[in-house]
Amino acid sequence: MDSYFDSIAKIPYEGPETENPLAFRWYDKDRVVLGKRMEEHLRFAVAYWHTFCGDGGDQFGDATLRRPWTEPGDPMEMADLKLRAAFDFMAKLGVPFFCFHDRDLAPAGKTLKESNANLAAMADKALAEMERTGIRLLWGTANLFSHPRFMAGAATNPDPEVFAYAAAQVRAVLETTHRMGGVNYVLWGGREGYETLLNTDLKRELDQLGRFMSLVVEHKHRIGFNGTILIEPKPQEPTKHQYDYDAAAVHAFLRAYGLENEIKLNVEVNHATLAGHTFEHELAYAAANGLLGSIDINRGDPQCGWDTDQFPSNLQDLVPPLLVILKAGGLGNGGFNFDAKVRRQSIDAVDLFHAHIGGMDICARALLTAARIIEDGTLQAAVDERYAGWNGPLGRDIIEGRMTLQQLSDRVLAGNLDPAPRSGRQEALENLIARHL
Ligand code: XLS
Ligand code: NI
Ligand code: NI
Repeated sequence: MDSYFDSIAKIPYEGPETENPLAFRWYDKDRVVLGKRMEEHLRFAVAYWHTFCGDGGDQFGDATLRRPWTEPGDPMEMADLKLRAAFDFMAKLGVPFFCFHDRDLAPAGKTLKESNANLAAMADKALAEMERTGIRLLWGTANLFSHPRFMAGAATNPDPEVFAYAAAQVRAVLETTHRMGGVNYVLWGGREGYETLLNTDLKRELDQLGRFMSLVVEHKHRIGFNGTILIEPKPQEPTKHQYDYDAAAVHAFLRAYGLENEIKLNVEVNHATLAGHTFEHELAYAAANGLLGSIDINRGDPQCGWDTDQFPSNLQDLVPPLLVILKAGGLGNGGFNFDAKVRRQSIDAVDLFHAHIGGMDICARALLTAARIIEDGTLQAAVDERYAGWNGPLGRDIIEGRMTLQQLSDRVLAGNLDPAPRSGRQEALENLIARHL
């Protein structure tokens, strides 16, 4: 067998009118949007874990997705088979990036030394495939949540030996990411939280997490890794409560430990919604605080209260986030990583293509729509007009700190200020967005 994806050809761009389900309708990578190529705006990445390791198993059911590399066999040979299929898939899809966890790329060994050797060997092979295809690494990350040793946390574990083990693992993956030319490094604290406060010293655990992040940052500088370290907020699941709950909680954490200029955020759609926010809220908060790093693009299900990690498919949901990203000047070194998995009944190889093609197309369409809204200018004009008073003398005196509470009071009383309520025009602006969809 050559590759699991042999029966599928390179995915072409054919435009909105095409009948071909294995073609892009909107994602036209070289099309220039607001002065930049689409590919550079979106910087799509395939998530190695879902796309090549996802088995369709859920809380109630066994694996449904059978791939040649999940058959019984030598783990390193299977990793090899998976790698070759992965790069064939990504090249046919035409994505510029991928992301991985150490344990997706290479199997764990009996000791960390063995695991590291497996990772190093697979990284060499991945580098050869990257060279061959031109596909780059958006970010690497360490899996600090699957193995039972991490059941009570990695950095936040009550046992410092687990902290040390996690540090050793991150060192290996950070160095591997660096060697592979990765442009970011992600830390998702899957078990950095608690199941019950009855057995938890919250303050101590936060201090441990702060220490851990400082060690990672220090090591990044020591080895000369220029990529960005990113924390991926998530409120809960698998823990009852995760310390990196949302963008604001991570911001407070970073400031408490003096890390706000060293670490940014990888914001995930389904994590934002689990936290009771919209995705655009999380992006806007991150952008406002200089923390916008990268995004995990997916969607949740409004009826299921968990991280269903579905592929994005709704234009209306994606336009506001794209507006925030474009207004922030883009994601810089970040990208759109499809942290999304096909449903457990989507068992065929071609389903992986349908999923990614749809996801890339809907993001491209949202980009085009948001660009049109920006070029039209009405939305921004409405916002500028709404805050215009803050550019006048009173607004500037207040915000630039030239007014005390007493002086403000004097001004209101002397001038008989009686500001009139003004419409927020929400429906008009919603109509404006709808017109552009
Ligand atoms: C899980 C997270 C995970 C991170 C990488 O919910 O989204 O997939 O992105 O560890
Ligand atoms: Ni994620
Ligand atoms: Ni997630």
